[in-house]
Amino acid sequence: MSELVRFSKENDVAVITIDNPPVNVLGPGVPEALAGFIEKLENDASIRAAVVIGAGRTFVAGADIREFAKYRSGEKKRPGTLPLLLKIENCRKPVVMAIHGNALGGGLELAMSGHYRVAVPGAKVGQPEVKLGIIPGAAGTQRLPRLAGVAKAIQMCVEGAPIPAQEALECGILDRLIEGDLLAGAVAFAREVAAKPAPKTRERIEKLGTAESNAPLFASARESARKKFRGMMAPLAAIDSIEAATRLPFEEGCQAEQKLFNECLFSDQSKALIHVFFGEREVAKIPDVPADTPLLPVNRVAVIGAGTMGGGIAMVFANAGFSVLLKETDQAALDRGLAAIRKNYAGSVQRGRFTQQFVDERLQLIQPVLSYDGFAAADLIIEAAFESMDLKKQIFGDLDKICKPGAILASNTSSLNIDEIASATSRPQSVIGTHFFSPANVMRLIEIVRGKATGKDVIATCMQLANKIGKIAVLVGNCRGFVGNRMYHAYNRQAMFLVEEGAAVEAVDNAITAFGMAMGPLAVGDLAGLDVGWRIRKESRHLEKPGVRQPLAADRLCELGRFGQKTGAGWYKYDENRRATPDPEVARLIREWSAAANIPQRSVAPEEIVERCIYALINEGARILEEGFALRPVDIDIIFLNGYGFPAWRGGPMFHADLAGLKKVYERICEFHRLHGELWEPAPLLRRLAEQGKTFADYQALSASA
Ligand code: T1G
Repeated sequence: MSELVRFSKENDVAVITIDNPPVNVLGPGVPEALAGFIEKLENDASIRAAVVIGAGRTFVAGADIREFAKYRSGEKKRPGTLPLLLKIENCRKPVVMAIHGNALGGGLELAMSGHYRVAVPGAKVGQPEVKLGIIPGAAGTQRLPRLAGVAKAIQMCVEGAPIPAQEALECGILDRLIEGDLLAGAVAFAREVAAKPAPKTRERIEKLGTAESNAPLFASARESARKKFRGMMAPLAAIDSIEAATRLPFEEGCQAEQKLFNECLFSDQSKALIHVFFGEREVAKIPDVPADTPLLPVNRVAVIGAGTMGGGIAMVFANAGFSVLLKETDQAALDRGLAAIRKNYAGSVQRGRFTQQFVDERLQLIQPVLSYDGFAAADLIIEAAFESMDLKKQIFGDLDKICKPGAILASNTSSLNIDEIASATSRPQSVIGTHFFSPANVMRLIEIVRGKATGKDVIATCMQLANKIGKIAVLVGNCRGFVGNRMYHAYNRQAMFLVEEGAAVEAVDNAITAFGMAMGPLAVGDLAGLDVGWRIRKESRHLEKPGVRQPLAADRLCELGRFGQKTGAGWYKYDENRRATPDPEVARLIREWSAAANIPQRSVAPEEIVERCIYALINEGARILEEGFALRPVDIDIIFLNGYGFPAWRGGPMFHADLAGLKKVYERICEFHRLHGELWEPAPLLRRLAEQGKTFADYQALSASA
């Protein structure tokens, strides 16, 4: 096994290389080896200074997140990184940290314990711990304000976003940018400073400000963190820890940080966010599609339909640098589509997300067309036409005749049968679903829908392409509504039933947003248009089991033309700025409709609202897993975090179920089944796991080892 840390000498400068692929985490053995080499260089009179550098593509990406579960379970004691960092900081010979790639979390904390930091211009530094539900745990909240000042430290530790090297240089984290060879530059820099006293970061207090100058900083930081990271504890803990740095001596500040770190580390929020971190990487792994499956070339993309979805999809590919044909059936529709694209881009420029130059270049990449001219050269064609099976089959029949062999024929359908669409072609192996979420240029999720005949190369190509266009792809099976919408349908139906049973519209939405969802289900319905669900219910009425309860009030609202925001009224009424207010008229009407349907009225507690909606998700998710339309519970979680605004700090519906305890969830669902009939039939998998005292995580581990 190659050494995790190597020691070498460039004449009078020691070079310590951390080599723990793939991202040089401070895993077991790394801190110990580092400490040993610091002692070695201190005792070697021929050495005047030292450089610490990462092997491979990056400096140090932080502590080994895989170890955290062991710290929580008591299986392992968290290594004392703090003493190592003090050993480096107390070294009498200057230690220069040489950064390329990323210095994140413990990686930046390691770098800040050095006396100097140099980096290549493309490097990034950050404290992303809040994204894992924790805070820096090795004096990051104590050294960062000393180097970069309080405001920058708050920004970096609360947002968790890394900053580029130039910005890090300007705010005082870095001492120099190295053009060309990093090691050579760092060794030369080390020689420059060898004779100088080695500055200890912990002693640099000039940027810590005063209680008076910091008070407004911390107050506004707390206020914005409570809004932006609603419900999360780590951002606020990070602020508390940085405030401790401004008020306490270094050692006491570190103790305050350790206390806050441990509170976060043992929180359910951190367990959930670490589940998400690894889950976002797990979903890319398809058991029967090997990682080395050959990919198909995708350079030229064509999109059919310039409506909301088609236009958004065209933007996504243009933003990633692809040339995109955008086809409509007539000039007016094409003009409308392009106008919407230009409006979206103008908004991004106004918000500072894109520069005008970037937008102008992107618009050049989008080529509006009224025919299939150019489609023969396309590698990927995404159909985003109206949700009509007949229309889609006609389009795919045309594509089959026009497109070159090996071209990927994808549909953005949100619920229609991919196999039936593929049956309109002679090449079902090339047909796949790429279900983007609206607005496509904003939402991160793509459900990749696998048809019976879809080729593994087509699947692998689409999964990998998602990353290239800044999305996260989850492979799903071809059932009605696929995974996300099928589960969302069960969740939304309960929200509508609760209103019919006596819960106020705003009470349902408030309970669900208090749980952490970005928007309440009824407000979402008004946003998407209640007529969408109404049409689907009318078209699929024949598929529903007779006698099963159907939404009543939603259909009545649509019959009154109350489709939601687009008609100025739906569940809520809307002013000219589309601001929603509860509508007493709707409350009266719902009472009337419910009375006529003999639906008993009662007051409904927020806890029941949350359980009825969220447990409906979980029950449907368990069915989907058992039927094989989702690969793993974590796939369902990643879908709901990235497509439906489920709070990441709860880990997703299936992780949330594990935290709540499947026995409790199952028993509650049995009660709902008794009270509300067969829609609440417990999923067999959920029943089995609950009876065995197991979790969805156990089920995932078992399935992986099968
Ligand atoms: N621990 C364990 N594994 C990690 C890891 C980490 N910190 N970072 C990455 N990996 C794995 C990852 O799961 C994947 O594994 C492989 O490395 C490649 O990663 C003490 C307590 C650095 C920007 O939060 O942001 O330090 O899937 O696919 O796209 O105060 O990895 O191949 O099996 O993401 O090039 C703080 C997390 C930790 C950084 C590279 N640090 N990592 O992105 O590769 S807490 C972080 C990243 C901490 C201190 C506290 C990214 C990356 P596999 P990848 P990438």
